[in-house]
Amino acid sequence: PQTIYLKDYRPFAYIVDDVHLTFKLADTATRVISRTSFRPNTDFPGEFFLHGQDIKLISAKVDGVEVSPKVTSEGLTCDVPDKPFVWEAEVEISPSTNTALEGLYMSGGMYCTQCEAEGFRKITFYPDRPDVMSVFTVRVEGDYPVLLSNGNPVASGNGWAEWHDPWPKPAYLFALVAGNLVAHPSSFTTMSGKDVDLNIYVRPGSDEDKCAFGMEALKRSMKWDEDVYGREYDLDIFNIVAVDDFNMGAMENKGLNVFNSSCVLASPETSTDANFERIEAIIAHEYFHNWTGNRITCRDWFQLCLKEGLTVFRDQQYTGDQGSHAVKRIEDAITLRSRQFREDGGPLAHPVRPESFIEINNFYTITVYEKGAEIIGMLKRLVGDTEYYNALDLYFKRHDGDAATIEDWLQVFEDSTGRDLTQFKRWYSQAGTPRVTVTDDFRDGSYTLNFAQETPPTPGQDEKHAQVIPLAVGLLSENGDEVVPTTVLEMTESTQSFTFDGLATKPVPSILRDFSAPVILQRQQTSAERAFLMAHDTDPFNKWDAGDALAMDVLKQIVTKDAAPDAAYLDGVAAIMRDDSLDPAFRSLAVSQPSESEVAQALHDAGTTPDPLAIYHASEALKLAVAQHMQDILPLIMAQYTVDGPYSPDAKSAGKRSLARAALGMLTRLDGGAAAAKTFAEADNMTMQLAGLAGLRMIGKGEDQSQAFRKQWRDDRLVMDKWFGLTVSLAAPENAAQTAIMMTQEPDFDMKNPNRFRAVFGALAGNSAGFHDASGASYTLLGEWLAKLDAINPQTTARMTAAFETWPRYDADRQAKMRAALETLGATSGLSRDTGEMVGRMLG
Ligand code: HT7
Ligand code: ZN
Repeated sequence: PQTIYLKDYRPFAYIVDDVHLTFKLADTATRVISRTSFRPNTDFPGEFFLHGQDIKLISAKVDGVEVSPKVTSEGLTCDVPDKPFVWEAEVEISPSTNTALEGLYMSGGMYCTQCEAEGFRKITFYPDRPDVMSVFTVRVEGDYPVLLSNGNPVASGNGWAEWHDPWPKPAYLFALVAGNLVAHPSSFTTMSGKDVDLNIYVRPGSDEDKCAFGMEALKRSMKWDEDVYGREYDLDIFNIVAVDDFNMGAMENKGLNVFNSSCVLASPETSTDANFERIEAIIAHEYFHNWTGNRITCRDWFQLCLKEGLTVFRDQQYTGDQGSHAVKRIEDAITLRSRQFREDGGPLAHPVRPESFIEINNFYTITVYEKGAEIIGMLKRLVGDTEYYNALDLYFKRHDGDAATIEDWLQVFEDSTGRDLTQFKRWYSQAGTPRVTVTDDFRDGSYTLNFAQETPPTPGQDEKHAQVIPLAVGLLSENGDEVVPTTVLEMTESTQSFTFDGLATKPVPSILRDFSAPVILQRQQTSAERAFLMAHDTDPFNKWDAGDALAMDVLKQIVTKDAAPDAAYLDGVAAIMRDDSLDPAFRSLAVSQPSESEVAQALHDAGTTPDPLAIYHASEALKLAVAQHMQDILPLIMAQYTVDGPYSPDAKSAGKRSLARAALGMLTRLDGGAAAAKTFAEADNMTMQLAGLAGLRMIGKGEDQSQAFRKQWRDDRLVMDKWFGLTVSLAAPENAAQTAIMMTQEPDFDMKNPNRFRAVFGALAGNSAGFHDASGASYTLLGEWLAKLDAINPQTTARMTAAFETWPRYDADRQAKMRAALETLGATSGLSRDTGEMVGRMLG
């Protein structure tokens, strides 16, 4: 397969002014008729090449004259005049046999599309690249009550509808949906007084009553983008469609967002607090793309972080505004540290802006998205809020309608703030997580912090250079008063010191407040110092982080020395648990522990080979010790934070339930499951019902409740995904593979449905001790199922191979078994380019 390089970028040799598409829908033989106006791009002359894949060319014309283009498996070339001309083509495609879920496909009887990144080429011959932007007019013909495409509706009749999108767009934002659907309608009046029709479309049956939350979330997002970024919606209509078979979460097609049903449909009985929070964030994310992604798009796929990093940053800001910024920051840091740092430290590490790829779908990663968002956050912290929003105004003004680059983005900040961002740009090109080591020194009232930064080598990048690291620091006195408020130190050198003068006594530093940079902070600290910050830090992130670091120390001690849990940690968490003045959501995060995978990573970083089973037992032992240490208050907390009255998913109520669930989890380790069984039996919402069931399964009980749950929810596919996932993720380590096998034998296991496949095998990969069971059974099982799935859905297969990315961490036996599973997968005949690239990168 061919590797594509950023350095080889060249604009397309033709400019597209408009495109007219007619779809004559039929399950196995849909006809797509296109009429496209091209003119030569005189600055960049070249051949006339149109992408096209898995499509049958029926006929083609240039300026009305039949032509015979040269067609290959990648597209076609054709002789065309050296002046503006009209290209016409008729092609045939088969949506009902399209199991890859890219291009036009069918899901539950409806037609839908997924074109990002390169799916449009499976619909018709076209320059399928983001820098080719054009005005689309679409006619859909089919015997369905709902026929949708991008933009505004123009006309419709029995069995047909026409849509026109006035905003030039790249093909990846094209969408079409047709089916027997019902709308949940509403409307929004924009800041300039324009009325916009809003709809969420679902299949008739049980989903109509799951749209209300998504609709309100959409309106909140629209208002927020006006209030905070001054961005107004720009069409007469905004449609969302829920689809069951979908490779990712959702897609921001212009005016016609398509969502994985799990990311838009919600009801108190069927969705957890976490589902509601995620749905709110994804609806916001896709809506925010209308400006950061659609109005300003990417020049090429190497610039993916331009839209994704910025849009994730915007959705994080939004979520913080809906609830608590501190809690959101902690949640984002947990995600980044547990998943992005893992990617950055393993064989799949790549820069936020990669320089080459074989299959772009493999680069929709946590690095591009979340580390990309961290870069925006650092930029904002360095320039300050006012300068940030000024720069964003300039970005929207200067680049509206453009297919832009990271260079364009940084130029806007340079022009608007006068800063030189040359060194800062390394965040986009240098892979790996910087380690920042810190020592301190106090003399004659002056306190000095000495920092050193170092980034370990990553694949293809042996040498690393110093990055700009904003270090938010505060200083506390020994009785916990803040003597120096949060100050942002700008580290630019490999080693650098910063001095604070005029201090009476040696302060206690609070470093990397609010997780001001995506780095690993390495600092020798006693448990007493960590416990002090846990009790007194005024920065909520660092208060949480001190406890997290202490828990990590304790877990490492248990694993490596079989030590008893440190009393400083137990007292610290108990104090937080008891402190009613703190936000319940914060308290529940503060009493949770680092994941087993994070402990494995930390041991590996410290030069110890992690034993997943020992980590599992250590984690269980610490959870039990914590529960025992605060057993007196657990029933009280459960009672105090059980939310009465009708369920509401708002952040405050969810925070209370989160604390009650944390207490329930602990109590379950002490009472044999009595409280969990009661919670399960009495729950009137999915959050608590699932908490009760999870508690029971965690202690090896709850078989009856599990069967009752399954019976109750057998007709609800999204709840059944939870059941599949929970069953595998809470299976005992030695039974995990067998449990996953049993799940695949369930009548409603359907490997063609990515949600169901992920529910089972994502849960297996997430059951750390079970996945890494010494027998290697889980490795083999996952490898075998990925080989089967690859023939059906390469994109989802390739993403899931990342379960093996941690192989270099483990002992020789596990390494050999993981590599063997990867090698077998890699040797599968007819393996996709997607999976082939991932396996190749992991095996090195
Ligand atoms: N921009 C989208 C990314 C995407 C995608 C979505 C659904 C299916 C396949 C996909 N490939 C890429 C989603 C987003 O980031 O908002
Ligand atoms: Zn996105």
